[in-house]
Order: sequence, then structure tokens, then C-alpha cells
Amino acid sequence: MLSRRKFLATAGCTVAAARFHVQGGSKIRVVLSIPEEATGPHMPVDFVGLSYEVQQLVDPTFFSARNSGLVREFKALSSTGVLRLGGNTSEFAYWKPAPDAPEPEHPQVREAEGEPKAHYYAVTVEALKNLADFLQATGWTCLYGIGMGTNTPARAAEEAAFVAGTLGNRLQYFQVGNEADLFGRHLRDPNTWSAKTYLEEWLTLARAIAARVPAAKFGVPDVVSAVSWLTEIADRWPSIQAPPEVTTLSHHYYFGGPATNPDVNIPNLLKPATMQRVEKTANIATAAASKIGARVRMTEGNTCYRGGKPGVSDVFAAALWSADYSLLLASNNYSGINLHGGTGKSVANSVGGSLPGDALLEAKGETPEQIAAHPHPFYTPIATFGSEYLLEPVAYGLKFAGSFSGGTLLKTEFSTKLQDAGVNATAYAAKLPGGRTSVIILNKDAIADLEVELDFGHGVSGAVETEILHAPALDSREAQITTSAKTDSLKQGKCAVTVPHGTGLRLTLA
Ligand code: BDP
Repeated sequence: MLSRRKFLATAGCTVAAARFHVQGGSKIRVVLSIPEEATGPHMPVDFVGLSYEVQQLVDPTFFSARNSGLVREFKALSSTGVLRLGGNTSEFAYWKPAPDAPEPEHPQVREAEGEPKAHYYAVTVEALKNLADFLQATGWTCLYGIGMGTNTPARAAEEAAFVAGTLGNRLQYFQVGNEADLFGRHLRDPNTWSAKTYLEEWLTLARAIAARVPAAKFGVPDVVSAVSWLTEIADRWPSIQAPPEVTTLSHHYYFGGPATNPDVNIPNLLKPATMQRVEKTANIATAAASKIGARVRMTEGNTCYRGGKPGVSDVFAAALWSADYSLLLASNNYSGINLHGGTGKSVANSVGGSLPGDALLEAKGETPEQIAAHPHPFYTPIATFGSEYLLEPVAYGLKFAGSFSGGTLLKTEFSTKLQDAGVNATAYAAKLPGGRTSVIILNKDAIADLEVELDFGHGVSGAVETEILHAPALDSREAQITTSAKTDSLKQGKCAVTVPHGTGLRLTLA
């Protein structure tokens, strides 16, 4: 909330903030001046991405050009997105080069709560060929996850050779190992496992792959929380003789979890402190990447781990969260983000067999029909209902933010200014390819409406188009992006817009 002292301090500067009351709700007024030059990071055209379990490949008809419903939803989300395959289940996949190829011997692993059971499954020639067609049909590229936990260098290299040959230029890079910072729980000896031992093992696998696929590129290390591993790897990198080609440093991110955690709620998801923590991690990750000339990608994440939380992960609040989270990472020079999802079965298997969100709904007394009306997993960006696929709210936020893809961000202090004015809102601006300027304002506030005067500068004129990301309420099981039929014009380079509470607005100069 805005203290009187703070109000007096801000009222006289460029950000004029005034609070008054409209029909019982409060309204905040802010002036934002748009800088002329785009001096921020470039947001790649393939910024938008999704993440799926490798186990999704067990059904070769899923990622298939013939799965037209899924193809349509991928294209609706982005025409140039990135599909990442990985997840906990990637550690239990084995490559089956021919229908009669025998199953290899597997090492003994420990069972741990929340980790998948050691159920091994084959990745087949058919699944990979279909995947290639799916990528072709959607226009997407792929980050392909090869197991580390129970794999051997020879098998990894064989699989990689087939993947590279089959996916062709649809393959961006290989990721070897998923969340190795947690391997001490079930796959390695916790007493000896560290970033150092991980890197040594990773090098053995990556070198075997590079020997078979000389053009192979890699993302590393796909940690879930130990971002310090990125720093450690970057610091060790110069001492590695002829290192494999790493283009990306990667990590995962879940706001909280599991579903039974009461702290996983809408106010906490949307509060400014959540994004401040994201920025802290981003600073560490990007500093590490710049040391080795790579960029950072958040390759797997979402609102709540262990499959998400109904009422938080599957509602409109998740759309505002994902839009804000995506644009915050883009502003911090990330090359992209992959929100995790898929089918209920693959994700349930990735976390030990069942989704805690289901138990939560049962305890609340929801009927099986009511439970089935939720997407499974609860956080999935694209839900599967029978043979239908549906974009979920969290995907709408990603799509909304993705409208800046290919553009260059403008460096602004908008979010700080809005929060100093007493509203829980953020804002970002970009020069789009072709030179148009676009501004996104996300009013995450549950109560306060926002009145923003955007000042593009005196000499700027022209029509403005607006698009809104909206739903009836933060906890609605829906999201929409609506383009306004009416176009306004700048008056003396300025334009005033209202962004109601719990709404996103995008304004683009035509
Ligand atoms: C991540 C795992 C993924 C799980 C996800 C979850 O990589 O396989 O599906 O957590 O818990 O850490 O939802």
C-alpha cells in the first residue's frame, strides 16, 4: 500500500500517482514515458516453449502430424515455439533401435517419495519419426532430453545419432539429464554427488554423443533449484579441453509446491515478492551464461510442482503469472521458457504415480465428474480431455507475452514505478520486428484498477491497437485474449488507458 510519505515523494516526479475511489473500488493513476530507443535484450522468435515428459513418446500417436487437435493448439500458442522433452521420466527411457532389440540391463535405483518409480520404457523409431512430422506440422523445434541417471555413453550416443538424423534442423540441442541436482535422492550417492561429479559424468556422455553427431549442441545443466551449479559449471568451463558445444545454460522453476502446501495460493503467486525472487535467480544464471558466451533458458517450470494445484495452476491467475514471469525473464536476457505439462498419466508417473491435486479435490468432496473437469496435470498449458485438446489459462499468458517475440525490449523501470504507486502491476515495452512499439501492462491487483497515461513523446503520432488478456475473475477456469474493435489515436504522443484489476492489456502503435 502507498504510504502518505511515498505518495508525496512520487507525486511530483515523472510518475504522477494519485489514488481516488470509484464505485467502492480504488483506482491508481500513473504516467509512463516510453523510451525512444530499444536498448534491452532481444526476445528470440522461439522464446515461447512447452515442456513434456519423455514418457509422452510411449504413445507414438501423441506427437504425430496426424494428431490434428494437438497440432492446432501448438500453432495457436506459437508458430515458432520450442518443444522440450525431459522431466523425471527421461531418466527411465531406453533407446530401442529396432522392434526386436532387447531391453538393456538397468542399474538398481532407490525409490524416493515424489520421484518416479523405476519403470523403464522404450523410445522407439516410430515415436521419433512421428515426432519429426509433428515438429514439421507445427513449425516448432525441439530440445531433446537424453537420460543420464540410468544410461550409458554408448546408448546415449546411439539414440542421439538417430534423433539428430530424424529431427534434422528441427533439433536445437540435446539436454542430457533432468534435474541432476536431485540425483542424490535416488540415482546417485548423496555423499559424493556434486556439480563437479555431475560435470565429469555429463562430459563423458556429451563427448560420446559429439563423437557420433559432430554438429551436436547442448543445453546444460537443467537443475531444478541449484542455480549455483550454473556458476560452478561456467567457472570450470575454461579448464575443459575441447568442450562439447554448449549454447544454453538451463534451469527449472516452480513457484511452489506440492498442491497440499497452503502457501501455494493466488495472492502469493501474484505478489511482487514472488517476481523479485525470480529476478535474483535470473541475475545469477545470466551472469554465469555470459561467462561462457551462452544464453539462459528456463526449460521446465510452472506454478506448482507435483502436477500443479487445482484453483491456482488451472485458473486465470496462472495466466497473469505466466505473462509476467515470461516478460520478466525476457527482460533479463533469457532466450526462452518452456512451461511443463502433458497428459495426466505421464506427469503422474513422473512424480511417483499420482497427483496430490487429485487427493486435494477428493478431500474437498468433489465428485469424479467434477475432478475430471480439471485439466490433468493441473498446470498443463494444453489440456487433454478425451480426444480434445484445449489451451489452458496458463498458456494464454505465455501467448500474450509471446507477442513480443522477435522484438527488442525497451529498458524501463515501469514495474517499480507501478508498485511504488501502490498497485500490484507490472509493465514491459518492446520494439517489434518492423519497428512498431508495443506495451504490455499486467494489472495483477485483486482490487485496484489502473489508469495509465502512456507518453510516447511529442513527435509520435498514429493509431493504437489494443488487446486484452482477461477473465471474469482471478480464479475463473478460463482466459481470453480479445482484440479491441476500436482503434484510438495518440494525441500529442499520449494515450490514456484503463487496465481493470486482474487484467492484462497490450497496446501497439500501428
Ligand atoms: C519436475 C520434474 C517433472 C515433474 C515436475 C512436477 O522434472 O518430471 O513432472 O517436477 O513435480 O521437477 O510436477
